Amino acid sequence: MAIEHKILFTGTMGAGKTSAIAAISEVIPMRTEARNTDLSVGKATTTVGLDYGEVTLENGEKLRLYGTPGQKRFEFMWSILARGALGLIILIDNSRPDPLADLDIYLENFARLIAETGCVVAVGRTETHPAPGLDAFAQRMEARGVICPVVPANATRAEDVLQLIHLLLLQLESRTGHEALR
Ligand SMILES: Nc1nc2c(ncn2[C@@H]2O[C@H](COP(=O)(O)OP(=O)(O)O)[C@@H](O)[C@H]2O)c(=O)[nH]1
Ligand SMILES: [Mg+2]
Repeated sequence: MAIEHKILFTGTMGAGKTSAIAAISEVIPMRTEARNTDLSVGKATTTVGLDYGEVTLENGEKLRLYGTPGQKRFEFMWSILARGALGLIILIDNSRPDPLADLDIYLENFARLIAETGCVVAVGRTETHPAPGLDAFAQRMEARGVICPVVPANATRAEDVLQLIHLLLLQLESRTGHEALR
């Protein structure tokens, strides 16, 4: 049987979780969208439950991709989704008022998963919103004793999303001496 792994995408509403999974999934992504009742966000629909997709790596390993619900009232689901995951990709929307505070929320809520596996921080919309810079995110993590790659990425572009997965897997390899991927 082919080895299967689970990777989790998280981030605020509009950060690109649905886009990232849709960009690379080989199966039609499953989404649970509903009418957005949060008037502070200019989106007609939003993910209330979760996103799901699948992608097969060159070595034949299958990745199950899960997107967490973005809204705070669904935080209770995060720990359920995190169970057994191979790692976390945190999508940051740099056009939001305080992207570093957004990062803190995910570092805090997924602290255990990050400590046990790995994470990658992907900063989106840097073309239009260059600040805070990547260094600021790295410093914020360092302050918490977390070391993860921070890269600019557009969640709507498949090559960017695959690069994020690649960075996550590389990190796991170096941490575990390839164990996680065997
Ligand atoms: N420029 C840019 N647009 C993005 C990026 N990620 C998502 N978007 C756009 O932002 C909107 C919301 O993305 P979505 O994937 O629904 O966010 P989600 O709420 O995290 O699932 C969509 O119109 C995307 O095309 C990004 O990294 N850069
Ligand atoms: Mg979504």
